[in-house]
Amino acid sequence: MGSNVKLISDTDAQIAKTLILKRVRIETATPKLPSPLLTASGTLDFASLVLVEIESHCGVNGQSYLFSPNKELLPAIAHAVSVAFDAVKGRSCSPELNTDFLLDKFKLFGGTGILTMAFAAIDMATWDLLGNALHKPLYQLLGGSNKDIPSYESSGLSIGPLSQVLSQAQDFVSKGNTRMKVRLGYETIDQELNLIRDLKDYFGGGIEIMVDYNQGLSVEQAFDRCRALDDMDLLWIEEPILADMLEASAKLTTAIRTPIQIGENLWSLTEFERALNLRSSNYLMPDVAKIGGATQWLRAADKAAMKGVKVSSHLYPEISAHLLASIQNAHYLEYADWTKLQFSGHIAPSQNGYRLTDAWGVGFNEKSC
Ligand code: SMN
Ligand code: MG
Repeated sequence: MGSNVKLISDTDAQIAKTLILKRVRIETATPKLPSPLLTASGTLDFASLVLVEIESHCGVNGQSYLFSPNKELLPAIAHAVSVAFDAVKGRSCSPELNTDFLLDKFKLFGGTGILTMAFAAIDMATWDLLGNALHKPLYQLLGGSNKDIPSYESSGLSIGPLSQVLSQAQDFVSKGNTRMKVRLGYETIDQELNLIRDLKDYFGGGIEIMVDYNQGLSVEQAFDRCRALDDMDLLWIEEPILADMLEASAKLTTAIRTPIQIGENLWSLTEFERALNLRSSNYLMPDVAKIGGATQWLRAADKAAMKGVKVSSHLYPEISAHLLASIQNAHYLEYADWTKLQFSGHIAPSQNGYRLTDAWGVGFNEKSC
């Protein structure tokens, strides 16, 4: 296991070794979404969250959370976090070492799924803890310098009537956020073409759109629909087919002019590399929880950089903004507002950008330090 990528300075790594992980607090929360999100693969009514706080022996804390589309799974996810923490309790606050340790220790069970997300929760909370201990924002700890991250709005634009999509788009545009993701998976391609045309016409071409099929199409449908969308000047077409059909996705990527985007359902660095090597998409957007944490996300981004592939984030805007600020091949931050009531330090984008502050760590809570 492990990786050659060096994420922090030797001095910071030495200090990390002196911080010992002592206790974890795990809670769940299910804030209701202002309006349900309808996707091609199901409806989301709640932002179901597992909230994690890790305390070090000297009293410095670090936070993270995991998002689950299914609230019924929260107890299982919370339990997995508790099991993963027990394995690293008493070790130092070295996210990279602990992530490799956990991947190795649970090899017999096997990674991916809830367990990988649990590792991610430990990894993300310990990065936050380290930033809090070193009095540095995470992006600075990671050697980043860019505070302004280009973003797109993803808080809504559900599958639904044009009037609803239009009114959400108007709301985004009123804050200067003219880049946005529209969920597709309507019954007919004509409905989809009309929707995008109507949206563009309404704003006089002043908006940029990417679309997300949430794995809703068969391969045959995907070729038909993506070809039909090819003249719509879209920023990308996301997850048209099942996420693990990487070979078919590579064929689609070759056949379609519009960039294909995948990555939120790649569950390991190996899977991510497979997608890269097969050229399964033009862009990649790993999910910081599903890929196994901030450490694994940054390692994945580095692999993508070596192939000249741009990387966006998936959900988790708070920590993802720091990660994008720390890499050379950053594309867009996906912004969904589902955790805005949860954390006082939560930042909403404006003018198509998300501006990081100087708060320590991830900055979940304003003046938390
Ligand atoms: C998505 C994923 C998970 C829950 C809701 C929406 C979507 C996205 O695929 O990319 O935002
Ligand atoms: Mg998506």
